[in-house]
Amino acid sequence: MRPPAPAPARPKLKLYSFWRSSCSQRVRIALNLKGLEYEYKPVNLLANEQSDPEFERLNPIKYVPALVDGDTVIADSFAILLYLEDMYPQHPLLPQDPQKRALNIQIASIVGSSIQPLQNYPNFIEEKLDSNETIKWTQHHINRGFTALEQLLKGCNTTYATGNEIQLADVFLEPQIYGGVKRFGIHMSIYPVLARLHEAYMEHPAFLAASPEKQPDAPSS
Ligand SMILES: N[C@@H](CCC(=O)N[C@@H](CS)C(=O)NCC(=O)O)C(=O)O
Repeated sequence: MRPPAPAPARPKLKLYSFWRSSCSQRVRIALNLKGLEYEYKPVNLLANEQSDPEFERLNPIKYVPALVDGDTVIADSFAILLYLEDMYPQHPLLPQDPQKRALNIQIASIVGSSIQPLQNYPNFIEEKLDSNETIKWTQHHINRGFTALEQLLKGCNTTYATGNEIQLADVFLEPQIYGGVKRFGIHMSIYPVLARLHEAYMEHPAFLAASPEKQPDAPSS
């Protein structure tokens, strides 16, 4: 009897990403944690490439990231992360325990819905304000979110936010902390738990490889 034919190889994943995008960074971390190779497809937000018709077909709202997996196209980092979780269960990001699972989703949602969308101005508003006003707005929303996150994680004595394994909360936290510190001048000394987690992430290869400066489209200096 003939041995069964091997399953056809899946085409490599493609990630449409911008080096500095924290939403793209979340997905890069998860892909690295799950050991999934992917082709990096840069979308230069500074050149408005998210409005190119080719990209708009992938994500009609014209934001990065977008993921292509064979015939499947998924946009929005949260949706992509849940898809990866279902399709590639290695290194699970969502715990089974209902309380821990809810805490992971709450932290992800604070970052994804109550900080990140409020930290950037659309260009047409930015043009009307001076840079002092825009940075104050951004810092206000990041600090408000970080204060809540610090409170939620009060007493956390595990290596990562919700345990000694990296989970969904960590995947959302690190890009937000990284951007807060590097781009928006947030002082982490008032957030000791978040500051400690940031240090732990910065020692982990999956996080290091996903960091903005390591991406092929990052400026060279
Ligand atoms: N909810 C979306 C938000 C995506 C998003 O805001 N992406 C930003 C970069 S982090 C973007 O593409 N901005 C381009 C623009 O504002 O035109 C997600 O989590 O993927």
